Amino acid sequence: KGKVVFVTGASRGIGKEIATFYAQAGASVVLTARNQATLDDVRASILSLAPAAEVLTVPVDVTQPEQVQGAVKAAVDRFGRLDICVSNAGLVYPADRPIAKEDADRWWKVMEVNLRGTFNTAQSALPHLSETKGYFIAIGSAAAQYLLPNGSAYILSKHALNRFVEFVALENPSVKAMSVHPGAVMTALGMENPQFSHEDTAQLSAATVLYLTSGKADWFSGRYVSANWDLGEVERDW
Ligand code: NJP
Repeated sequence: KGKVVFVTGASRGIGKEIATFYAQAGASVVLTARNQATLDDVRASILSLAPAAEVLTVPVDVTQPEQVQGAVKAAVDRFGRLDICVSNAGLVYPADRPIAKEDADRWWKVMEVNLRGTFNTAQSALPHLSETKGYFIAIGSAAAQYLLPNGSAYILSKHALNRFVEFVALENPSVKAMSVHPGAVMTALGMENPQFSHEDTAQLSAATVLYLTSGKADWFSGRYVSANWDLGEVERDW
């Protein structure tokens, strides 16, 4: 309650649920993704569930550092602080290809969004999170732990993201940094990928993120945790 939460990739899927959960829990939320009209829709959806919520929308492409920086500044200008940053924006192609047949630009685009996007988000948010002794949460993937055929770009990006979060924790002792690993989630991204079996809901990931930033789970700093916990409704009341 009363926290300021910045979410990337908040236009749909897991990011939208995360923003909605926080708003329902009494936080002020900053929604970012690339399209203003979509963000406006998400804002309206959040306000229908949590009419008193403070919701700021800022169009951002996470691969563009100045855009991320501008959004973080807008958040701090509006709310005066930043307590929780969730780097959630992510990209996977429905049909990945073997490295030998891959288009290089397409391969690096996944790294750009998933890894560089998280770098850009961390770099802009960390000074503010240090001030508030806040949380930096990156949405990784359970896939980081596997070797799946034709999955090199996505898996490597999420593998690197885990180590990136360890560095964030190492270099910023006052910030609680964690990587959260959803399983196969029923979102646009999840449903497009034939390798996923689509068992989990975006709400499950959102509940996990909310729990991790509730003050009850600080011991995970620098580590990754699975989002496959059955936390239920109870944890939405922090
Ligand atoms: O994906 P989806 P999820 N700049 O496609 C945004 C991870 N994960 O919710 O700009 C800024 O519904 C995009 O916004 P827009 C996954 O790797 C998932 O499933 O409007 N934003 C949208 O809001 C990812 O890190 C599964 O297109 C950009 C959001 O990202 C996170 O969960 C399993 C952007 C994507 O929404 C959320 O994925 C797993 C950019 N350049 C991990 N590019 C799963 N679904 O099964 C994209 O283990 N976005």
